[in-house]
Amino acid sequence: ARARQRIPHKEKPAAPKSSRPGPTKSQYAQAELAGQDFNSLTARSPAHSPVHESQGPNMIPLNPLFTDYPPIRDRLATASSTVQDDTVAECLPFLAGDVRTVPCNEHGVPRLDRQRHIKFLRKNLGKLPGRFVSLDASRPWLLYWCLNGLSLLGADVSDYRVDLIETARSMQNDTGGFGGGIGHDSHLACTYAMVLALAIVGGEDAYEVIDRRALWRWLCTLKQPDGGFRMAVGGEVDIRGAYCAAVLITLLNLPLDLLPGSPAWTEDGPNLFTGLGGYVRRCQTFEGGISAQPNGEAHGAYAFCALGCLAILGAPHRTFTSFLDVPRLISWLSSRQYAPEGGYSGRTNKLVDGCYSHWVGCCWPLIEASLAGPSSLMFDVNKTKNSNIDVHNLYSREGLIRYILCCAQDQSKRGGMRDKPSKSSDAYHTCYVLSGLSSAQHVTRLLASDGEGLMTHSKYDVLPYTGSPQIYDEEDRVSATDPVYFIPEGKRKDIMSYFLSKPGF
Ligand code: FPP
Ligand code: K
Ligand code: ZN
Repeated sequence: ARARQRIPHKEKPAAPKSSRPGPTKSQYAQAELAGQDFNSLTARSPAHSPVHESQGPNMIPLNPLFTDYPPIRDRLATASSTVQDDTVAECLPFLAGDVRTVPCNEHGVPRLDRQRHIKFLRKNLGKLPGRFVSLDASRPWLLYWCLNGLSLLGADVSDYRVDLIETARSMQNDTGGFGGGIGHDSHLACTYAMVLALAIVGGEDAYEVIDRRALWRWLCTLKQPDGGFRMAVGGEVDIRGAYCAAVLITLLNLPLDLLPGSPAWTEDGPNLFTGLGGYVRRCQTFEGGISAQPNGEAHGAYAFCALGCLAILGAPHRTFTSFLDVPRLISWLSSRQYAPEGGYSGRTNKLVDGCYSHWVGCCWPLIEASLAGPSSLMFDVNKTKNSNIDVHNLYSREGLIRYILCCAQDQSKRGGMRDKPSKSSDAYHTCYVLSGLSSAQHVTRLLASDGEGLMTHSKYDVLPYTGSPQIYDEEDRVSATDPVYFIPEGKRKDIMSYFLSKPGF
């Protein structure tokens, strides 16, 4: 391991050096006013070739796709293009190694500051100051983000078990589900987060906190005639509900039976999963992405919910093709990755943000599994190919990892991960940036999926991706995670087998 020699830290990164390659933000603006062709500003002539101080004798030349201004530019100036330019200008110094408050490897990439991120998450699990009041209705989320982030970083979370059990108990309602705080009404998103948090700490005492019978009855009241789920009694119906309900039902082995009092009940005898695939289908938009509800705007967070839900309803190579226009979805997902930033945006004409490393990035392993179909144990995971498509390289792993390690990491002693360099780190971004990093560092392979119909339980293998270029140090590989439930794979198995061996309530 290389010694970590820290260059004295400055609270604000140094302003980008004027010698930096490519036009500056104001050069773009001046060219615009003068009616010049800015593509000429970005032409990569030898005179213009990027020379970074970080490119010493041991440096591999930096990939200009991720370290320089884009070679082609749309000349139409809008509010969106202006903030996009600002974002590129904000990220480039970090990507090109011009802001070097920490050392970089020979690929111009800083180390994952593992110990500081662990410390940051542990702090977020402690007593929080008053400014956190805005998270008062999201306490289960905070628990999940921190515990999942710690697991991804390989930290032990067993010391949180006892307190988590007490906290979970205090937020559960007799009418089923968990609220966002003590005395709050049950909410599907909070219930999802609390159940995942309990699964992460694991153990019978944690599992047994969950009142499964009441949870099942509550889910029956949320199930809608259109196949979807309300987020809460009297709340909105959206695709988050479809995913959260599917996770809870299968993780906790709840019955699929629908109680006669359910708004979705008819004499045809529908169950909790009836019409759910069709509901997801109706959320796919003309762009190919997925919206919260039918006829909404496609957003990465909802693509994630859609694919997660369908992957639970059946094996992805069957359910994705049954319910979605997969080529159009792939086209939309691909458009989420930007250059030079390397990270993803959540929707068309919006900005890169670290959290989409998860919401968009974690769609890819399931897309890969759906394209490759089930594979045999004999497969070389790093070479899995289906016809002439390399299903494991549908996006740039390098670009995403560069964004995460260069831009989304708080490189001060605060630690944690963030949306972009101008934003502060928080537990939400730390969890989801690390989850996206995990997806870029691993390959997911669909193993057996028993049976032909829906509701087949799929098995996956998540293995280290070792294709080149590997721009990060091997010690900076984070843990693999379950590609559907997003808790450590072993923890997912433990809770599922516990409740599978426990029929009834
Ligand atoms: C836009 O925010 C964000 C959304 C429309 C959806 C957010 C939903 C989630 C992150 C999680 C859903 C999943 C579950 C499992 C509950 P914005 O306008 O601030 O950001 P943008 O400019 O990047 O779109
Ligand atoms: K955002
Ligand atoms: Zn974000």
